[in-house]
Amino acid sequence: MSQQPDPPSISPVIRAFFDEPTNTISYLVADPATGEAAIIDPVLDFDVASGKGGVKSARKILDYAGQYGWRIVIVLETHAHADHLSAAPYIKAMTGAPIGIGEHIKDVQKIFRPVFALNDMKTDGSDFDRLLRDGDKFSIGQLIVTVLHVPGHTPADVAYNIRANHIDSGEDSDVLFVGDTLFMPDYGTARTDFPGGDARTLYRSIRRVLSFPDDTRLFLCHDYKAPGRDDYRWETTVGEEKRNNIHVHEGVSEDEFVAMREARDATLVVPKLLLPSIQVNIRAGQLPVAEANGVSYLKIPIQIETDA
Ligand SMILES: N[C@@H](CCC(=O)N[C@@H](CS)C(=O)NCC(=O)O)C(=O)O
Ligand SMILES: [Fe+2]
Repeated sequence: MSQQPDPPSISPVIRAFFDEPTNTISYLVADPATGEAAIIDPVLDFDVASGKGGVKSARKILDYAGQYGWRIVIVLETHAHADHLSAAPYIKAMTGAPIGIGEHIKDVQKIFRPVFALNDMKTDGSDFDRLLRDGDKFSIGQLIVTVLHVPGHTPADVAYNIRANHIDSGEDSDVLFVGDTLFMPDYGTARTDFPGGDARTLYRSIRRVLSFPDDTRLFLCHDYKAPGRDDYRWETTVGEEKRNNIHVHEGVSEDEFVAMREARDATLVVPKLLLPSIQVNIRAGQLPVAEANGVSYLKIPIQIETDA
């Protein structure tokens, strides 16, 4: 009897890159069949105290892709991050890949335009190349990506779903890049106190994520190590979150979640890079236009209370 060749398996290759200064995980997702790949949530290195930054972290992802001959066909943001600057423009400049984000980025632009007096900024999302709607599908080689709108942390959060089709076993299992919705079960969920954030909305988005099959692999955008845990983790499953997530395990009601989330949010400090991140990320990671001296400057809105 002749030996059958291995049947094909349309399954993404996923490589995570952890940025310790911002606790962010960026991902490289490749289709081994065609060599096409996406980069999700790339981080620009940035030291706010000196205003100095760099592209070492982004370069590492590109170098890795280069080693395997993967071609970056799209850069994806899960949301306008409030804790790190995006390296998407650098990836785009180096590869030509368009930058995609959830279409509700327009709402985020409308919220922050007056906050930073960004009078030249358009609020139609046109700084980005692809505005993704809930249910949109696009491909990375033979991988089909489906967009899910999962607001709550911000109005524009999206998750990216890839169905891995193991033709050999006949089993399907999904992969979901969930952005800032769920964190590891022992850490919980994302904060909802940024402008446009909402705990009730986040609960509903999370329930939608948790309606995927239990074996769905979830890839997170951040890990902060939960108390008592000494290593960073960023991959879990729907089943594990449903059983063990300290904020939203099965049985936690919407009202219970909202009360817990709002109480916790009231204790959180402003992220170190909030002001620089927002100004840059809502414009697809572009720095402000340089002044006549060739230097680009970011703004700090000043509020001094005088009635103390
Ligand atoms: N200490 C961090 C805080 C970052 C932060 O606030 N992260 C957001 C995601 S952008 C979050 O949801 N944190 C959840 C939490 O800390 O409970 C920083 O300064 O960057
Ligand atoms: Fe975030």
